[in-house]
Amino acid sequence: MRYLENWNEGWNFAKAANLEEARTAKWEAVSLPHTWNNVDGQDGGNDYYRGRCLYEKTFEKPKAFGEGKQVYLEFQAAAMIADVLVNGKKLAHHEGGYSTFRVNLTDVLEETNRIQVFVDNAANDFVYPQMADFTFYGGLYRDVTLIVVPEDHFELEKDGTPGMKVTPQVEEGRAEIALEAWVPGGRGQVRFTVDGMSKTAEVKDGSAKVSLTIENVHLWDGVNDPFLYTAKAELLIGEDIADEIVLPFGCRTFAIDKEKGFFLNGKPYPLRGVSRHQDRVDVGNALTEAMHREDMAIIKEIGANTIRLAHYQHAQYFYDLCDREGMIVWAEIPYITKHMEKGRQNTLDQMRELIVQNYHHPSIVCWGLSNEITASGTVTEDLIENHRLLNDLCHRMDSTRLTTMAHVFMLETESPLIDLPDIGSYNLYFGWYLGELSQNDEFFDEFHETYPERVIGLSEYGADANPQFQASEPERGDYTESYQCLYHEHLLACIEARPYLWATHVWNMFDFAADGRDEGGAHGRNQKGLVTMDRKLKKDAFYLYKAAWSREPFVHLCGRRYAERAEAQTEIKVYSNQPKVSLYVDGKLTETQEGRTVFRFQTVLSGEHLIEAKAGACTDSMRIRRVPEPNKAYQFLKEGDVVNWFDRDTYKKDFYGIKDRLKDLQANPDAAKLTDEIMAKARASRGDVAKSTQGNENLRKMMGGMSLESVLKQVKGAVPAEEIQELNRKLQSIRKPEA
Ligand code: GCB
Repeated sequence: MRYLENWNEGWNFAKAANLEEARTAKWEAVSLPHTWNNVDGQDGGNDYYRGRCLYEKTFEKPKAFGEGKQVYLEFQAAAMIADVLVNGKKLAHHEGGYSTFRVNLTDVLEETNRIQVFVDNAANDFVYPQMADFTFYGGLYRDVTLIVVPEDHFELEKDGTPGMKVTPQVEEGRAEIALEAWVPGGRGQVRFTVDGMSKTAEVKDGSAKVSLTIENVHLWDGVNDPFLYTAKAELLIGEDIADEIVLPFGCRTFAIDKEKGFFLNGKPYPLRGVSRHQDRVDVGNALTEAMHREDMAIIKEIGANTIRLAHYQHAQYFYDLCDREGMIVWAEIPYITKHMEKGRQNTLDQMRELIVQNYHHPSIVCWGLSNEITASGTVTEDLIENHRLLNDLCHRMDSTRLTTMAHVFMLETESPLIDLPDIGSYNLYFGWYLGELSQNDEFFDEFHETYPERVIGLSEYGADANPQFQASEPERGDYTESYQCLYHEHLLACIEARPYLWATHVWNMFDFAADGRDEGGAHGRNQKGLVTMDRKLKKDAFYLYKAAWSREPFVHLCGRRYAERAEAQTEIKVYSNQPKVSLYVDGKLTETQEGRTVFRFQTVLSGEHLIEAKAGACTDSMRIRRVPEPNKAYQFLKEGDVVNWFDRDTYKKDFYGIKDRLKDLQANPDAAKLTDEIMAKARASRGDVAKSTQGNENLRKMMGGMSLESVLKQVKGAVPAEEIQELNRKLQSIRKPEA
């Protein structure tokens, strides 16, 4: 039988790129999971250590070793490129930092041995990811396990396979379970057992296959009833059981209707949830199982029923949790932002491993081919061909799931990429990076009307929020917790009004490290999370979704961190999934409202007040107080920022100005001329602006819906502030037509 031993302890680590450097390097004792970027990968500046490092360990020949035994090491991940040497002999090379691979050590083992694993996260042009909005941690950041098996054993090497494939096919209350297991030696029989039923098959040409039927099948029914079966495969050599594998699986059907969205087991099951990056504060990506469980508990608390596991293969343990908790999962490879001509093979390798290693998970319903792959650069024939190959690979390997892609907002809806995968999805950030909130609604309405045959989803949307920042009049780009709420209130309504969206995923459940970022009062961090990167603080917007999705009764007062307020009358906002909320100020009932999700109360402030919200048996309370001046600490101000391009007090709404939308400005010949001039200037000084605004009809149309101010903020630096002020002055002298 199989012998397993956790190998996380007893490693030495050095930043040594080769054996020569290793001799003089500074060594440090470490245990796994380990990354060398847990600190520098989250501190901003994009100067975290990306290079080749070395892990070493000495070990005795395993006790379980004996006649004919095979000794393997399983690496659940090595980021990003690994070379494994034992006793000086190179045994394996693996490219891709997120998938499992196993190495056979048997032939080189001596009594005492030394293993050396070079792990490399340096930049290159053939392994993904190379350009993206997250830190590319290096390290042996998941478990390493020693596996000793008899000479006859199930396949361990090919693409990190679990050794068995389980394909349930559900029809009319029964499930046909196709089971296949691989045996490299090619001899013996395999006994498959599911739900108390067993069937045995001869190993032929390295594999054994049977099919079993479960009558009155107990379905895996998402978060309502995530029931799992197990499939066992035993390799029989005569009377002996040489090897055994067990895999959980679930029986379910799903379908997607272009009008009605997602169906699970024949019933409507709108997919509403979040995306997850795997890292956290000070730990980087080197997570413990307890941390994975905590993430899942928070995702369950919000009431999500789907997770986009972005932008790469996550830990096997987490996919298992998704199965157990009934989450519907979008799984993907890190083919992201920038297509690399030399990266084709790597995309295919990473996709093969993703599918082989995760095929049995009922939670997974689709394979994501790429994310915003056209964001930097043009759509070349090579890029399209790469996607065609990936798409065909997925279909060949798995006929039970769909392929998808996450498109960047400016990808033309006419692009050949749109119809390439089975179903599509856009990442939209109107109302955050650019444009107005209503453009999200307009985008989908137009898309759905123009292409009623296409299945479309919202794979990303979000707004950064630093909980330190608060505002009574939140604005796009202010990084306040308050604006994040407004943004998500709009998007939640947008989504609820469009049931055809096959899945929607908030970007992101948790703040995450993006060492290239430095903004919003934080270094190296993307703050679009609904929860902070240490998992300790749930931002107010978290409770908006909890109110919309979770059935566990609760009431939440927003603005707890907006404790000092300068306004005489203030809004108290409450999120709750209860139908009735009462507000108490200083112990006195002031108002009761009936409604759904968001409840807004107006309160006069004088001095300090105890605010309480009650909804059924649920209560929440906070203290706020009136202060003479707005608290500066609540405001994000970056040095050198052009905050005011116009004087708010003298801005005339009856006249044109930079707050008008491009398409409205175009309606007046004089305003259009001034606008065209400044846009031409922006294009001339910034090549990227030129590229992204010319010849892209989709983008041009969308920009029409943006205010000139938004567009100019977007291309910050392209035109000097004085010129923008001057332009605004001129526009403010052109009267608008009467409404
Ligand atoms: C995106 C990317 C994601 C980024 C996100 C953002 O579209 O897919 O990786 O983190 O935008 O926050 O800008």
